[in-house]
Amino acid sequence: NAGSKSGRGALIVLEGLDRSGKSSQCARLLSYLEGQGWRAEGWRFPDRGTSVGQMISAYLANESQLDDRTVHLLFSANRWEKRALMESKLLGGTTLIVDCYSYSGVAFSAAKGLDIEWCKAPDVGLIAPDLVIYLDVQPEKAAERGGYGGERYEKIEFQKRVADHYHSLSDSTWKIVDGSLSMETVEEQLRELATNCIQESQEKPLTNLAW
Ligand code: Z5A
Ligand code: MG
Repeated sequence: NAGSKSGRGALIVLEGLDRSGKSSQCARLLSYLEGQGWRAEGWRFPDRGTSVGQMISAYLANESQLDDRTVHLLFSANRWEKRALMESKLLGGTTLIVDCYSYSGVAFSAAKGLDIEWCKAPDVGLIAPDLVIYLDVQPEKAAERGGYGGERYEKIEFQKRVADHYHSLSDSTWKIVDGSLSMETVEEQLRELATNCIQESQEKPLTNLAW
């Protein structure tokens, strides 16, 4: 296994529409990296385990109603409450594989009609990812994967608007992967992207999200 393992960990984020395969691929990537001897953890947002996360969870399950801007700020607060731990893990050499981050925050709220610059503002200063892997799947195709329709955002028209906003957020840290390919093909591509990223990030300073 090439490269030293003494630098900082990498912040690797998976993004994509509902049912694009993020959670499946995060789990596969994590066990691969651990098997290669890298120190790594799987994280997800929303983190439903905190008190803010429980408010978000009730909202997503349609058990509570919240104003659009209020819920946007809760999603952001849910990332802020994990920022210090995230920084110490990364500086301590642990790579984090994160299922959804600020890009979901902006794309979903903007798809409701909120101003995109307003949506970006509360996440300025969170830790910037070293790599964002976007699993690109057509909403119609994702919906065929089953389990669709339970939670608040699982509607095809809405998911199409979310996809447009995701694409408008992509920058040089993004790699767009065809998420409609087989689970194994996608997995293979992610292994290579993640390994390269971890090796390249080891000696780089952490930076803050600035959009
Ligand atoms: N949200 C927000 O509004 N603001 C924010 O700041 C944040 C999030 C962070 C949380 O949902 C919702 O909150 C989310 C964004 C919004 N809403 N939506 N939509 P979540 O985290 O609970 O749900 P999710 O992760 O977005 O969706 P998901 O249903 O968990 O999908 P997934 O993780 O991308 O996919 P998966 O569970 O890995 O796979 C889904 C199914 O497809 C499963 O049966 C797999 O076996 C199958 N699958 C996966 N990959 C393939 C391939 N390659 N081929 C065939 N079948 C596949
Ligand atoms: Mg998921």
